[in-house]
Amino acid sequence: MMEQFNNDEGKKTAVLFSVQTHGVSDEENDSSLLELGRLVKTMGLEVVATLTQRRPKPHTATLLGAGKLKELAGYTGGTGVVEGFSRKSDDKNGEDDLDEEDLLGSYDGLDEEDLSDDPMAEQGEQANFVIYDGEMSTKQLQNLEQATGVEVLDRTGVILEIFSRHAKSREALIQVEIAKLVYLAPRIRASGIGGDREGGSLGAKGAGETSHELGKRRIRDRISELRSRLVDIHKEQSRRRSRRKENFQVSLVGYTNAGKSSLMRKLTGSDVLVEDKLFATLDTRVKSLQPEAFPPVLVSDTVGFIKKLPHDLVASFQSTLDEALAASLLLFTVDASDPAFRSQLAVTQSVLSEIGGEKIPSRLILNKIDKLTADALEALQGEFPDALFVSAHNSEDVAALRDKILAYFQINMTEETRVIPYDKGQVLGQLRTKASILNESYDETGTEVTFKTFPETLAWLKKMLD
Ligand SMILES: Nc1nc2c(ncn2[C@@H]2O[C@H](COP(=O)(O)OP(=O)(O)OP(=O)(O)O)[C@@H](O)[C@H]2O)c(=O)[nH]1
Ligand SMILES: [Mg+2]
Repeated sequence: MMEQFNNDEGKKTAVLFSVQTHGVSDEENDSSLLELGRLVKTMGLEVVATLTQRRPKPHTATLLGAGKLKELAGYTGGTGVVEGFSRKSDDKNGEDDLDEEDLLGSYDGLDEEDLSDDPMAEQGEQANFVIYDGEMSTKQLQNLEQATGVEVLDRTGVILEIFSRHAKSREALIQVEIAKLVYLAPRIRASGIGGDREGGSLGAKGAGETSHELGKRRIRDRISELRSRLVDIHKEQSRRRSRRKENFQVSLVGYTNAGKSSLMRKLTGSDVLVEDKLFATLDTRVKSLQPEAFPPVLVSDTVGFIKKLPHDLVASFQSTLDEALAASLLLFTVDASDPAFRSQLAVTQSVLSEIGGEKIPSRLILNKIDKLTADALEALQGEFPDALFVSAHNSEDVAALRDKILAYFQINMTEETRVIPYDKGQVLGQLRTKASILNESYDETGTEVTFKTFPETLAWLKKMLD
């Protein structure tokens, strides 16, 4: 279904639209559409127009009302009409526009306000794709494809397409395929999306099954096969993670394009991919801080966050996020030059707390300050007195960030000396993974260890030795 814009000859174009529901400000709507535009560009499409309709809620059948749908179809050369769909049947479902307005009597009177930008349709500019800034049902998708005559995608579809292009590792490829299948499964119809692509290798058609059921069954089978492969990969990863536990780890987390990989490069001297594209990074990389610190500190780069990312998709990147959760310090990285950075930070924080990251200590890094005016920088410094302001392009700033990371570990660790009896050999083994060992010596009662560690580890040790 989404394969066709992989061909790069001739620029394909898209028209974007949103439904601005009650309670969504103009600013939020515009910034969300702007972001969708960047996603669409990352996908390789050119945006020829955007349009917004204010409605109490999206139209059940077509998202947009009839008039606006016609206008949308003007960009694609479609009829703007959905066959077999009448106002009467719409009424029956209680979805008539007027009914909605009655129900929401105080709604500004702005039931269907035209907020279109440049009407390029008149210039004969034709869009090859229609893209909706939200999630839609299969029925809505089918109706819109019928009315516009072109392929229709929603925000999730766009993000999935970008993910599948940027995925490189075996793990990321599997995760993306699962996410795509989960997304496609409800959209499958008798006409057979996802039907024969696997060339029948996934099992013969069972007795009495329609091709529709077969398609769904194949998708389910494929998903479970992929999930079990992923389980194996994750087992290996958590083995590796526990082997690395003796190291101190910080994790760069934040909205896509905030500059996480750029900081990772500078902090670790590694060559991770940096691109002015959304979701450039889909694989977690872990490298040690350079110049090497004592004890060595590991830095991990993670997949970026974005607004309206469906939960399924977050779940399929769980292992990538597990890497972040293994960190003892999270560096929330923000593009301070993006006017929407506050809400981007909020999204990052809420996703991380959903997956259990809220207990991990964190620091706020406001990046890209080279793009700010002196006044804007000063204002932000007042607003975020505890944040570290950096430009990934400035080596002094990166050095300051490195110092801040090291200071964090220094301040929070204390130096202790304890004797561990020989019959508690296991405790000693575990301590070695939880603390930085400075010295070990042996006497008749046990091993005398001098180490630096965090208060929680000390409490744990006390319990184990009592
Ligand atoms: N001007 C400026 N540009 C920056 C800075 N840091 C990063 N960039 C640019 O911002 C873009 C995104 O940077 P990345 O480091 O790839 O961002 P990321 O957070 O890893 O993004 P994803 O992997 O997509 O989540 C690239 O074009 C970088 O060159 C900075 O401090 N100043
Ligand atoms: Mg990155």
